[in-house]
Amino acid sequence: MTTERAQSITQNGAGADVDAVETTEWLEAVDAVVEHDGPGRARELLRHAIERAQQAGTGPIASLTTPYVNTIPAEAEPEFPGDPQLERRLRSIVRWNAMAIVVRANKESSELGGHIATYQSVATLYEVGFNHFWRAATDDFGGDLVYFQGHSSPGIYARAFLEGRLSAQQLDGFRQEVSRPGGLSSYPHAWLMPEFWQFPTVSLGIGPVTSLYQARFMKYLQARGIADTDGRKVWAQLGDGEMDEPEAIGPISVAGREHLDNLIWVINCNLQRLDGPVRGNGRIIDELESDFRGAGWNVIKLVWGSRWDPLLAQDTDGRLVRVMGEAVDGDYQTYKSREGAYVREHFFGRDPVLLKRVEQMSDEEIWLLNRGGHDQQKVFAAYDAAVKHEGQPTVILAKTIKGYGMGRAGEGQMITHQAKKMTEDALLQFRDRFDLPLSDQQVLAAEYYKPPDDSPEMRYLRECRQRLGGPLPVRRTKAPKLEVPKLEVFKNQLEGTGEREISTTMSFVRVLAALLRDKQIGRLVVPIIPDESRTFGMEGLFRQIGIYSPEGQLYQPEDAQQLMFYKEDQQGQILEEGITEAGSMSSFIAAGTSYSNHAQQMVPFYIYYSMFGYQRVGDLVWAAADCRTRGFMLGGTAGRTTLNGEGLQHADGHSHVLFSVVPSCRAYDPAFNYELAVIVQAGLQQMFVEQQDVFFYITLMNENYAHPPMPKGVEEGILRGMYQLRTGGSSRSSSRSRSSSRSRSSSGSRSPRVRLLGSGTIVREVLAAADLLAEDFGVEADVWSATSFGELRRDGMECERWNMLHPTKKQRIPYVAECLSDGGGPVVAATDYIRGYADLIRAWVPGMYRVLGTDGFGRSDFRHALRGFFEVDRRYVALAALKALADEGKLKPARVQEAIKRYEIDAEAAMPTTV
Ligand SMILES: Cc1ncc(C[n+]2csc(CCOP(=O)(O)OP(=O)(O)O)c2C)c(N)n1
Ligand SMILES: [Mg+2]
Repeated sequence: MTTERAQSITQNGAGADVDAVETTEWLEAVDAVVEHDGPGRARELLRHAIERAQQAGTGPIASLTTPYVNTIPAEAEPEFPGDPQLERRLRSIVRWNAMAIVVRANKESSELGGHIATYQSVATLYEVGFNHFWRAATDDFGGDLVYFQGHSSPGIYARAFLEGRLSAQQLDGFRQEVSRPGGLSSYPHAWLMPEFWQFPTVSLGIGPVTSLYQARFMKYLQARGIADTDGRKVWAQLGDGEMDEPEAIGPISVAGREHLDNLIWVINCNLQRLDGPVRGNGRIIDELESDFRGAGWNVIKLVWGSRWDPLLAQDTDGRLVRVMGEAVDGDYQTYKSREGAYVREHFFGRDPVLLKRVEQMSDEEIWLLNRGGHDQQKVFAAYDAAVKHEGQPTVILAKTIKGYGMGRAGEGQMITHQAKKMTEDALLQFRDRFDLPLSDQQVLAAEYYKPPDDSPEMRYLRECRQRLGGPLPVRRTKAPKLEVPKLEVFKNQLEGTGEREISTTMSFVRVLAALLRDKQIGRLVVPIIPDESRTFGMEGLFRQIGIYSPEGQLYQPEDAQQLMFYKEDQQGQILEEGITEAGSMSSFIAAGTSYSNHAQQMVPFYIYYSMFGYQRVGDLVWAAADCRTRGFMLGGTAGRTTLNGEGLQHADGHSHVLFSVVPSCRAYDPAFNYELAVIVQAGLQQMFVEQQDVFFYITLMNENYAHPPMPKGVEEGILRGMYQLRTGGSSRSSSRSRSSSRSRSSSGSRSPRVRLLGSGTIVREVLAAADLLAEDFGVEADVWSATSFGELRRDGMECERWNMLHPTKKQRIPYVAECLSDGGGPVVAATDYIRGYADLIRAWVPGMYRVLGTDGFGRSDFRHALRGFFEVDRRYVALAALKALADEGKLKPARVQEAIKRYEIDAEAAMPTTV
């Protein structure tokens, strides 16, 4: 046998063989070792031989791919522990109902949409998981976490229907989340179905990266002794097309490096994505195999089903395996969209010897040769090997057929992804193919089918889930609340810095240090930093709380002698992510949803370069919001003119506008330490005591200046979005609360008045502008710190809506209108962000409202130059105020002109957005 096979390989291999006899001898030697000493010994010998050859200068030899067959040979498969017939019947019922959900929703019009083909390709992969592997959370075990392909949701609903968790009415409410009470969300969503869906996966790439970092976070929780996650697995069911996303393939080396053997990815290789083949001209399974193996994963190829076993057993000369490895995915897709005769001619016909070998098989038998992902025995074998594998993450590359069972309605067809209707013929064929006990009439009505409760199928279904701890998916909504520190803990921030000049970033580091020292929540704080600790002056934390590293520290760090050395530690608290914003966001999500997935609230503080936040990973920000993440995101080095030297792609002038669109985000741009402290403390209270599912975005700046002590009574204003810092006409350095300012301004002064709003560092320009206005033009200005235009807007929108709906009731006044109701002249706002940010409140500002902002591309220079360029410095704030007064008729235009001259403003300079 060995000679025959070896000769075939030398004859058929690519390129001419200079010495075929010698090659044959080597191959025979390999065969002999395998036969006598087993494959393990053969691998060892070959490894030595390859090492020797490479040392001798051959260059790299080893290949990362294996032949295009199953990694687990038929003889090594464990026995299937279930009842194969019952499982097939159950699976067929779930298939039917999943299809019926979509078909019924689209009966009247295809407006609602939905996908049939994906679930049909993945049904066996899911059902084997549900019946044998995926463990639910119980009182004494945390359970597995399963990420499903988002657009396979009909299959999950169909199973929940059989389990009695969803009613037929609810299935009929698929994609009608608004008009039908209890309607089912199109895709997994923790806001729309809070007790059901855990992980928002439908935006492709989100499932892969978040599941991977979830597995890592579970190891972190275990290593730090915070939660017992031992033995729990993270399963992610992913698409082969999806693997093209950078968020999917990018992070795989992290899992390999950190030996995440609690992670199992099952990639549904149905060879198709939406438009067409994933790799028509290649083989996606082989490509992924080498990617994953190179990244240190345990790779299980699950290519062929059991019906191929006899043919493979006969394939002693390797001809079949060779042809299998020659056909490309475009071919494989076409085969399954045709018939047995076509497969005979175009697949087996590639080699006349093979054609002969299948001579005895009918076209029907050839057609029934199945793929690995549709064979429950083989799927079981792969899953079993995956859960037992230690020391590496596992990826299962399961070959399936997109639209399996849909026949002419879509099986293997280019259009299958979007097929949402089935013709009557296709429905009848579907019923016959899966032996469903439905009358023609029931089939044509696409009726749901549920066997009687006491039928063997239903008993089996219940028993399987009982054994595995209960139904899945289930989302937990709350965890024990935390005790968070009172505001006084941040005494240093509240007292002001006197003459000392510091930045809000430094202030944040102190806030964080105080929290880390806190007896109650200190150990639950999770600092997440993508390679920017030194930028933010946080390197002191390395030594203090350590950087999480599953391997500890295997080297003597260069700075070991120093107090604040780079300390990696198995129990380290910092997640030092390296340069991956997507990975950092995924850690943020894992930590910020720990309350739900691990019954333990954690307090993430993810600090990063603000420019590399939302605009880099906006979709992950949405995913965080979707799955109700709690925590703090801190945009460091924020502000288009405040980050002065870096310029261009570093200078963030719009993250606040971007975050303002996220429903569960509370975004703040504090100017002073005490504002920051108030916001952080309130965030802790809202998220971890009241357990509101929101997250906070706070911008931090690197400009140093002195911080005043907190004025009395401003906490509420800070949180609602604005409070008064100074009253025009009062002593310049004093800060007053809103109530005291009211009485003053109503006393009536004769000089023109304006109200100036600023946020972040630009508050200081606004204060200086108030001085200029008073000194140079006799104009009195009230100054307000606008900590959050986003929160002001939220309140404004809510009031406006309520008023519209309650026209005869006493009308509510938006907070911003209430603050600015004194009639104290026009309002001017300036921030370090684009005008769109301060514009968020325009609708509710009484009277004239002028906005300055940093629209345009960033650039580098000194701060004063940048603020001049972007026209947000004190001179421009004063100018805008004077112009507004002139427009109101309270000042002559000549006075405005005078200001332009006095402040040396270039009136002919180009608009900063155009240069
Ligand atoms: C980021 C993103 N881009 C595009 C889509 C639209 N989309 C939904 S499913 C799909 C094809 C998915 O193909 P694959 O991952 O192979 O999954 P399959 O349905 O074949 O199992 C596309 C393009 C999306 N959901 N998310
Ligand atoms: Mg696919």
